[in-house]
Amino acid sequence: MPAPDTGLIQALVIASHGRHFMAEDAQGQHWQLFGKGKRREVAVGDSVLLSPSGDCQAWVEQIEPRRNLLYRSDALRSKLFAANLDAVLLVLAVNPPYSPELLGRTWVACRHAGVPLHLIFNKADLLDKQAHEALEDELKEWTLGETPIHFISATEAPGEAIERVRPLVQGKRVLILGQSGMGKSTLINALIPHARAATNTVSEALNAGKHTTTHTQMHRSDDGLCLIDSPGFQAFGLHHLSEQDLLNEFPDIAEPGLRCRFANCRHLKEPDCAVKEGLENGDISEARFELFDLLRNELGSA
Ligand SMILES: Nc1nc2c(ncn2[C@@H]2O[C@H](COP(=O)(O)OP(=O)(O)OP(=O)(O)O)[C@@H](O)[C@H]2O)c(=O)[nH]1
Ligand SMILES: [Mg+2]
Ligand SMILES: [Zn+2]
Repeated sequence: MPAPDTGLIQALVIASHGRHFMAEDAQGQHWQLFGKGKRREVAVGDSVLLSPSGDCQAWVEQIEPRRNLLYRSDALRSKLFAANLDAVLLVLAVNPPYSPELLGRTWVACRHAGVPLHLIFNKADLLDKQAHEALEDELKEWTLGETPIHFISATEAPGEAIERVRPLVQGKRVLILGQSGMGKSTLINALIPHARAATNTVSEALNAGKHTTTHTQMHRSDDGLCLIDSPGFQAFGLHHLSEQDLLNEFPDIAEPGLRCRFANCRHLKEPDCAVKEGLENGDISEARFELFDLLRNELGSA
C-alpha cells in the first residue's frame, strides 16, 4: 500500500539472510530489499518504506524509527538480531551444554535494549530433580532473580511446553534466541506447526560444524503468534555499551561500588573496596563479577 504523501510502499522486514532481506507489504506481497549506505542496515522487525525497482525488488528509502533494536557487536562490526520486539525468549539446554557466559551477555544486551527477557530451559526431560534445582539456582544468580525461568520439553512434553510458552508470546513479537542445538526451531514448530522451521539432531548438525537455522525468519500464525527464529550464536560481543552502560546493567556491582573508598575504584586490588567485600561474603556473584570485568576489558581493547 502506498504510504500517504510519499508514494512509497510500507512493509515489514520478515527475513534476513546476511545481506539479503525480505519484506512483506500490507497486501502480503514479498519484496526483496536493496539498500544504500545506512539504509542497508535493516533488521527483521523493521518497518520500512520502499520504492519498487522491478519484479518484486525494491529499494529501502527509509527505516522507520525503532522502538528497540537488539544486536551484538565486536570491535569491527555489528550484527543485528531484530528490531521492535516485545520480548526475547532465550532457549537453554544441557545437551549441548549452554554457556553461562553467553547467558550473562544476552541478559545484559536485552536489559540494555529494554526488551523483556524470558529464559526457556528446554530439554527438561534430560534433567533429574537435583540437576533441575541446581540449574534453577545458577540461572537465578545470573539474572539477579529478575528474569522469569521456564523449564519445558519441546519434544517429550510438547503439549505442556506449548501451554507454558503460549501465554508468554501471545499477541507479541518475540525473538527466539540461543546457541545452536538448544531447540529454538523445535519450539517454534510446536507453537506454529506450519512454520516448518528446519531442525536437526544435535550430533549431525554440530559434528558437521553447521547450524541448522542459517537465517533469521519471522513466523506468524493466524491466532496471533509472531516468532522470530534465529541462527544459533557462539559469540555475543557488547562493544556498543559504554562503561556507564555496563554499570547500569550490573546494579549488583554498581550499588556497592558507591561505598568503595575511591570513587574510581576498579574493585580489583584497591583498599576498602565494598565490591570485594560483597564478593567475599557472597552478596555479589563471582561469575557475574568475572563477566563484568571481562566486558569492561573488552571495551578497553576496542
Ligand atoms: N531430548 C530433547 N531433545 C530436544 C528437545 N527439543 C529439541 N530437541 C532436539 O534438539 C535438536 C536441535 O533442535 P533444533 O530445534 O534444531 O535446535 P536450534 O536451537 O534451532 O539449532 P540451530 O538452528 O542450529 O540454532 C533436535 O534434534 C531436536 O529434536 C527436548 O525438549 N528434549
Ligand atoms: Mg534452528
Ligand atoms: Zn571497589
